Amino acid sequence: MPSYDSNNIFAKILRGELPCYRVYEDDKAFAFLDIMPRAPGHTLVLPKAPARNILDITPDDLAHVAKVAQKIAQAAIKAFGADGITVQQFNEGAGGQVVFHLHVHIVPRKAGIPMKPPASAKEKPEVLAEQAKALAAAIAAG
Ligand code: DGP
Repeated sequence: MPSYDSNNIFAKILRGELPCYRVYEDDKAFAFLDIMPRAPGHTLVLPKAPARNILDITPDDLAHVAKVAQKIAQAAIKAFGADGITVQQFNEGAGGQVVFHLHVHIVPRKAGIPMKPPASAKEKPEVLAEQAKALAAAIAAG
């Protein structure tokens, strides 16, 4: 397997070199909105520690990302009035991965509405800003 490349776009977001619509942060994990959402509120959860994907992340970091993914899924139901949540996580190009810092997709779903294709359209900044605010508030409210 290739090794971790610290120039990937999510590493730059984690270092604060690129902007994002942050919804949650703790000492080991970070979550922000996907700018090309497959449904409104589509969020990405990352470990802060460098990890390419599920093949090299430490079990502890993976477990923490899973805990945060659950927290965000529960908050997304409230924030977006979702009927369900799709969780996705891709590993290596053959597995559908495009950005090589591990991330879990949390996609809020409404009954009967299909997800858009991956990375098909950029959402408007003002929409993302509003959604990030709503989701962050729901997470903080627990
Ligand atoms: P994948 O590696 O296949 O799990 O998908 C990467 C996802 O990252 C895809 O849904 C689009 C999203 N994405 C790509 N570039 C950026 C970016 O600069 N910022 C944010 N927030 N999301 C991005």
